[in-house]
Amino acid sequence: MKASNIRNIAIIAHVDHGKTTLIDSIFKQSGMVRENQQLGERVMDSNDLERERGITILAKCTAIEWEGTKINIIDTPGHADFGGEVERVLDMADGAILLVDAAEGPLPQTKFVLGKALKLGMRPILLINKIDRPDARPDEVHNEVFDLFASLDANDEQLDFPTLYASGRDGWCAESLDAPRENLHPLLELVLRHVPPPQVDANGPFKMLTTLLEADPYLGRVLTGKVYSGAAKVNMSVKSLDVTGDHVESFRLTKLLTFNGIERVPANEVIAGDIICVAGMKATSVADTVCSPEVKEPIPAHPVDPPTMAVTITVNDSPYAGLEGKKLTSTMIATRLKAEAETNVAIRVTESANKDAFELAGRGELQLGVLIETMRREGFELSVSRPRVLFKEEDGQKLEPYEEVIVDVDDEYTGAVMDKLTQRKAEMTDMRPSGGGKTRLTFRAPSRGLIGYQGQFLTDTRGTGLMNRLFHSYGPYKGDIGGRRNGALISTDKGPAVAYAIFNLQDRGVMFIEHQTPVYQGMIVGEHSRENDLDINVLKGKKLTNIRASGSDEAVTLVPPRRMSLEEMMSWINEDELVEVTPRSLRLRKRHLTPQERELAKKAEKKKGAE
Ligand SMILES: Nc1nc2c(ncn2[C@@H]2O[C@H](COP(=O)(O)OP(=O)(O)OP(=O)(O)O)[C@@H](O)[C@H]2O)c(=O)[nH]1
Ligand SMILES: [Mg+2]
Repeated sequence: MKASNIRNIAIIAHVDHGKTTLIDSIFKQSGMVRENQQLGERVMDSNDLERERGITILAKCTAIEWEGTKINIIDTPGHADFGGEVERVLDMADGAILLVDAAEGPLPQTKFVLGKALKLGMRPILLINKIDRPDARPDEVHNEVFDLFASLDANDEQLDFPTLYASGRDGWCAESLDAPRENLHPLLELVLRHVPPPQVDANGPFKMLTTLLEADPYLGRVLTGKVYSGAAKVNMSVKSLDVTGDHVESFRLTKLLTFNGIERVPANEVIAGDIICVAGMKATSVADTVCSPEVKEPIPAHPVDPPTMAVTITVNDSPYAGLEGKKLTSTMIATRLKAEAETNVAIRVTESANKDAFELAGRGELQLGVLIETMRREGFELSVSRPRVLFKEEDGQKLEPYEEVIVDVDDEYTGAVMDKLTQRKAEMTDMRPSGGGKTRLTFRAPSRGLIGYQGQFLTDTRGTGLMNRLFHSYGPYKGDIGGRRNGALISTDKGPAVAYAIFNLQDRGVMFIEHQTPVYQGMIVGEHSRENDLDINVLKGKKLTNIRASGSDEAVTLVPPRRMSLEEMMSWINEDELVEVTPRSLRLRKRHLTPQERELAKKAEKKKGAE
């Protein structure tokens, strides 16, 4: 095989526009799946959290063969929190397929990933996807994408992008809307014609830029990346250089792998232009160059955007600590977080002076939430603070992160959304009808003001609104932002909650617990309908003097409790509150559990403010 017989493409898009599903169909049609092999849905989304949440979290590679050419395909995550990953993996690709939902049109992440691809000089292929949707509006979407290319300063060659119309799920694409809808061959043929083969030096010394890192149970550290020059054989001696050119380590390539369909296969030799995996190193990480010993200069790698948001993680010290988890100590938490920071370049971990608290910084609530959720499944117990944005100081000016927010709502709710976002110091930059009685509003908003807004947004739009957010830039600090949620309902006692007590208290607000939920003093059991916190006793049942009373006790009708995801909980809490994360439970609590401690803390806070 030669580099001219290889194509490396990344599939990029906004979240949910159908990247992973398209790859399923490509698999089926490229002969990579054996006749009798059962192919599930979204095969590339292989980890548990990806399958449960229905989103791609980690970029992954796969390869197919088409008319004698090997096409390496990189599936990328569409959610904005994982944008750093997309930016890096584009280094492996020589071309990109930009997917845009035929109904939704370009959304914030479309703009972000397209901007990155154009900057790298790629000439993306546009695939207007989900044409089967009854609300598809392909012609309009095509125009919107053209405008987007233009606004991102695409050059003439890039503006002249080829377009395909497709339903990835149904497995077809076509060059025009009235062409026959048969299969995905037009896409594969276009990739061969339009995407250049990797521009590499086949005869130079071996050089590979590492892009993805994973820990394999058998192979140890495995790095995936593109070979930029030369070839390598198993057992060859190599070294690695970091971005600045410093020597990281010298080692032997104990294993080489290439991609083949859903699988990775061992190879004796790898060549320039291919995307491969190597093993054998101990310290080499993402963005390092693995190369022959004589190489002096590393391959330039793209710096990843710095974190904009952080939470503080501490040990779980609630009365229920240790009941579910096995990994409780700050030493264990520290080891795990540091290991994560090593493989996950978008995350940064810092330890407090006395080593009992950790700042976990990343790109957004979802990215932080995914790590916390993963740790919880590994048996950890943790306390998590409210996320806060990371400020920057430039020329003596305080700066904070801003996001672009695109909201699609039924016309009747535009007023409510504009009111609330303005209160949170957002500025509207665009407003236009988006068809079917809906309006698309675009804002620029300080990230700080958006924390915890999702719940409000869903309430204000009766659950029908769609909101998309993307980091925009750092800008001047916007001053105080109000918009505090209502107070908390706090349990005064420890034990299982009683239906009868909840029943009597449910007009005080929205409950988060139900009959028999174990609670403790200082645990938050609901949201008060007023602004202040309220201590309530959810254990005080009717005296259970006889069986009948107990039976009727359970028969009282309760309003169903509000259930929140980890990320929702994280942004619901205030500074003086925590999310208690254990393997089987998620609880909300006051940082200080007794009213006396809370009073003292409040006084101390006031005193600090007055000084
Ligand atoms: N109607 C329709 N739905 C589709 C099509 N392709 C995918 N979907 C649906 O869109 C949703 C998202 O599909 P995915 O393939 O996970 O999208 P993705 O772009 O990989 O999403 P992320 O990786 O999270 O960014 C799923 O519910 C799919 O069933 C299509 O061609 N038509
Ligand atoms: Mg996906």
